[in-house]
Order: sequence, then C-alpha cells, then structure tokens
Amino acid sequence: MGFFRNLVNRLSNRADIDWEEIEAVLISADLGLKLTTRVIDTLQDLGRKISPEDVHQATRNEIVRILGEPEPLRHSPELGLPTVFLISGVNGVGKTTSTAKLALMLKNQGHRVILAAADTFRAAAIEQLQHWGERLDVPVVVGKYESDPAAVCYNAHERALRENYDFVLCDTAGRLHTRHNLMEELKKVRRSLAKLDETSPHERLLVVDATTGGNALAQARQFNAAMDLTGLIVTKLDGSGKGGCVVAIREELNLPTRFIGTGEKAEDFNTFDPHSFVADIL
Ligand SMILES: Nc1nc2c(ncn2[C@@H]2O[C@H](COP(=O)(O)OP(=O)(O)OP(=O)(O)O)[C@@H](O)[C@H]2O)c(=O)[nH]1
Ligand SMILES: [Mg+2]
Repeated sequence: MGFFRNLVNRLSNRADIDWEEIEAVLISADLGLKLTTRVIDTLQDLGRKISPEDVHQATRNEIVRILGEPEPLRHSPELGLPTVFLISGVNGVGKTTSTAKLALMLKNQGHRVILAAADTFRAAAIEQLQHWGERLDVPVVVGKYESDPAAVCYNAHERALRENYDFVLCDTAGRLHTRHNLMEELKKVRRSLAKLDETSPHERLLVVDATTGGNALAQARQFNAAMDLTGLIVTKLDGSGKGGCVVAIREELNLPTRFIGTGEKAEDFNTFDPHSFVADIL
C-alpha cells in the first residue's frame, strides 16, 4: 500500500522524467511487467512533462480496467446443495486461518458451515482447525494423522448433504514431500468432492500471501494448472505487501480475488471489493 506516496517521494525534486524510477516503483508494487509497460507507454504518449499525478491516474485506469466489477461466487446455497470450497496454497500463506475466517463470515450471514481438516500431513494442522471450530462453534470433520485427505473431504461433504449444511470448507496441506505430490493430492481431493455432486468443489481458491510479491504469481500459475482455480484469497494485506499481485494474477490468469485477509483475528477478513482496493493500493 502507499504506492502513490512512494512515487511522490521518489519523483519529487527531479528536473527530468526518470522512466526507470517510475518503472521501479510500479514493479515494486508487484503490479506486473505488462501493466508497468502499458502505463509507461501511455505516459510517453502524452508527450509532455509527467507529474506524479499523471502516473497515479494512468496506473489507476489500468488497475480498474483489469479488475472490473466484483464477481459473484459460483454457487449459492439457495440452490439446495451445499456449496463446497477447496482452499489450497503453499505452506504458511494463511489457509487454515482464512478457512476459519470465512467460516465466521458465512456463519454471521446466517449460513450453516462445516469444515474439513484435510491437512492430514501434520497432526498440529488438524488440531489447529479443530481449535478454530470450537472457538467459532462450527463442526470440523477430521481424519487420523496421515490418513487420506480425499476421504476427509468426502466425509464432510456427505455429512453436509445429510444434515443440510450450506457450506463445506476444506482446508488442505501446504507442504507434502514434494510439490508434485501436493498437486496430485489436491487433484484427488477434487475428484472425491465431485462424487456426490459433480459441480463440486464449486470454488477452488488459492491462498496467496501479499508479502511474497512476485512469488504469488508463480504459485497461481502452478496451482491453476493443476486445479483450474476459480479465485484467490489474498492474505496479510495488513503487512508490507503492496497487494499488486491481485492485479498481476487477474491480468495473466483471469483469476478474481474473492476475499482478503487483513490481520490475525477472525474478524480481519473481507469480501474483495475492487473499488476500495484501488483506493487503498494507490
Ligand atoms: N498479519 C496477518 N497474519 C495472517 C493473516 N492470515 C494468516 N496470518 C498468520 O499467518 C500464519 C500462518 O497461518 P496459517 O493459517 O496457519 O497458514 P497455513 O497456510 O494454513 O499454513 P500451513 O498449514 O502450515 O501450510 C499464522 O500466524 C496466521 O495468524 C493475515 O491476513 N494477516
Ligand atoms: Mg494450515
């Protein structure tokens, strides 16, 4: 955040336009190379002395164009079957916390939510989600340590159908022995969730940490290839991350950001709104 302030600091007291400086500011905001190049082209086409306000305006126009309007979720519980979310991402990005935060948000909207502790790779991960479940008063379906995560998700889905839950949120592992194993496991989880409802999991969300910068885009490419993602949850926007990955990932992979995490507490979570995001990032 604070892109514009950063820009003014860098560009003030300069007699000439320093295109490299402008480029450096845009790149450091994680907005991606394509956007940066287009902004510079637009500014050069103006054919006059460039002010920080010009850069601000051109960047803003590009971001607004790329992000568009908020997108509705793919499935709504009014249709009668539970809506299933598969939450994935590399280790430590905030999957488990975001799953719990999302559960609280949906519960506060009056929905019945059930969680699946599908990170069976670490015993502590199961306990972590169970702990959240107790705090939020939301049931958690678990399996044994090192048991099949696809079975845990299937069981949660089956229980949701049987007991009329509106949402099933599946938390998954961030690390297995290899990244290849992780992708294969996620594919298997996805297949098992399709057994009871072929349109499930309706939302396949990747969690990315805004403070990891350009890495988020690389992660999105990899998970999208394996999982055909439907969107993102971007966490740690309260930290040093600029959040530009939201724009870069939308531009390259057309993946909308659905939710954002802005702190460690359960309440620090919101539906993504492009308009307020633009205001914040600039
Ligand atoms: N400041 C901040 N911290 C966050 C946010 N989301 C998660 N965290 C913290 O990030 C750390 C990791 O969160 P987890 O939810 O355990 O991450 P994970 O992706 O489930 O991690 P693994 O299961 O190990 O892969 C915890 O200390 C969280 O409190 C956020 O939006 N802001
Ligand atoms: Mg976790």
